Amino acid sequence: MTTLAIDLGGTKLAAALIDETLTLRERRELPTPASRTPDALTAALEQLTAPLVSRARRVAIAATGLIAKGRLQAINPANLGGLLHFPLVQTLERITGLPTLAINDAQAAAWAEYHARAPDRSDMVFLTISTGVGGGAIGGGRLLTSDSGLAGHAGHTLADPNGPRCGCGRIGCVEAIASGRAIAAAAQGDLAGCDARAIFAHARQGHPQARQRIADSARTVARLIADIKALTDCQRVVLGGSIGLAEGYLTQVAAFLADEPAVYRPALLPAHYRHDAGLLGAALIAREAQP
Ligand code: ADP
Ligand code: BMX
Ligand code: ZN
Repeated sequence: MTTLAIDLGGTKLAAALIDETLTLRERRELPTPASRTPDALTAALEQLTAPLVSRARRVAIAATGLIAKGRLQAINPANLGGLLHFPLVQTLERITGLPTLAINDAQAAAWAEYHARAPDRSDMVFLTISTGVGGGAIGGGRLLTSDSGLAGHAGHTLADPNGPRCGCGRIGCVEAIASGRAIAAAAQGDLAGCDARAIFAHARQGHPQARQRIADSARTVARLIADIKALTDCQRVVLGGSIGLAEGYLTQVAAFLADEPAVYRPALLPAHYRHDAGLLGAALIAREAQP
């Protein structure tokens, strides 16, 4: 059965058709609209899915935010242009006329990455370093989920009590230092107004402040990984998202992690499915729910 998979992130929307063998076809991408109203997001989702919908039998969505009872609630509304609530499943069922399932983006990607590395059944945590910082944990072969959707939201653990206020309301979250939005927000002087992608480009040219912003992010993620190891004793952490997968980033995280005592160091790997882990994970979960 062909699945129309959708990945709704803070920066981009992606969609593709995924068949029973997990082959991904006709991938499309649009920017996520920055609007406080749900109408702009609905219109973008219509535009994204229109060319694909006739060939699909169901819809599976990996989305940023707390996903509970088919609704999206932003824990950090700044990541969604100020949008706080969105009736995700209801909207896609109306647009497509197909049965629809939704799950958090990092949880979906975690499941795909676990699947990709079978027969390795060791416990694993996936982190996306992207517009925000998201997480999904697998222990004993099961994806950690919870009724409110909060399980795995490692980006909102404390990195620095003197750090910036996060859009979720806490002070000094990992996300407020390490995410793409945070890297951009901390940029000053000639880097002010640059997005994270541009700051990475400056860092490659040797720009000292750009290099510092990226090192701050990588150090914060390394400390988060050590905390995760202490909490879960997972054997591996997989990094995804456009920051997590950016050239040289994982190497920096690994270098900071090497400063931690050995007991706090899991194996560190890049996402096997690269930028498609969320799409594939949502499709996989939909297939398991309704074979
Ligand atoms: P989403 O959060 O929508 O899932 P991404 O995973 O692409 O999307 O993450 C978006 C963040 O990654 C933005 O802050 C953007 O500036 C940054 N980014 C995008 N491409 C790159 C790149 N090639 N190198 C570094 N950062 C990037
Ligand atoms: C935020 C939160 C998480 C999400 C993570 C990564 C919102 C809207 N999202 O911590 O649910 O998993 O960002 O999201 O509150 P991404 O858009 O960076 O992929
Ligand atoms: Zn937070």
